[in-house]
Amino acid sequence: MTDQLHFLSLPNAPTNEADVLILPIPFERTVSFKPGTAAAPQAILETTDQLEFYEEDAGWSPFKHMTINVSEPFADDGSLTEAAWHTSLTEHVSKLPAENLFVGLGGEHSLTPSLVAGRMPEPGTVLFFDAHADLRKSYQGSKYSHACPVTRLLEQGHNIVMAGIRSLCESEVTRVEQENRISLFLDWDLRGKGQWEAFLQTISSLEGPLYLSIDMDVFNPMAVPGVGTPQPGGFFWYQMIEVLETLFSRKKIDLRGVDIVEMVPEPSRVSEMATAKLLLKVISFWGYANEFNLKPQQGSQMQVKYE
Ligand SMILES: [Mn+2]
Repeated sequence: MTDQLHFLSLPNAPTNEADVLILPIPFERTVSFKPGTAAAPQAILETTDQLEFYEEDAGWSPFKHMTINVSEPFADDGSLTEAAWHTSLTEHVSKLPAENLFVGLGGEHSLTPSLVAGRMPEPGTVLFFDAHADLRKSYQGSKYSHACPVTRLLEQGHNIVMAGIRSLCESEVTRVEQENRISLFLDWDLRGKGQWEAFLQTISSLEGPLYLSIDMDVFNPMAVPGVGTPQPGGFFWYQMIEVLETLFSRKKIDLRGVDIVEMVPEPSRVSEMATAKLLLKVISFWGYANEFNLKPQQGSQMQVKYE
């Protein structure tokens, strides 16, 4: 048994009643460069203690109106094969309530297809932020490698919109060119204002079931130094906020789930803080889009003393 984790030190609502459901997934088997992402879920959640309840951009306190549950981590004790572990993760998340906001906190990026399979069984769109294309068919002997999730998502029948990409091999480029279900926004191209506007236009025209996957290495390493496979270039904070603002400005997006993956805790704790705050922003934007701000103040924050 692991000690119960919390978000913003709020009490955990029952799983079946919570508006927001966070699943820590300390999974790390195929990391190829800088290890440590298995420690990320706990480090991120502990860092949320340092965040304010008040959301300064949107001007509300999300948890006055919303309840949250951080569930028991979905751990990996090494007893299952890779394939069996991924299958059990899919089974686990497919049984969770469907109408709330689900956030999987990784852990390595290989867990994304298993979450998507459980949350979005029909064909939809995966909005995929990453420095790397993650489009290899297999890597270092494993088709479940963190270098391969986009291949698995295509096999599940989804469209992929990927952005921030600045590291890919030639065969991945060929696959993008041959696959009309992938919209690729290279980080290099997004530097142009016209290209950035075109990207935001794509975000605001997304329709149908949607899943959001954020690999923290999409950020510039100056903003988030703690990732498994850092790359120069990348997003800064307000670019990501602008993307989220655009995504959630259309009230009724059919968001099936979110994951935030590949962060590696580091001594400055800047990366933990950026990830914790990103998680709060996603929750706030989703809550506001779903008009929780108009609902009675019966959220998790009402059960605690604060300030
Ligand atoms: Mn990735």
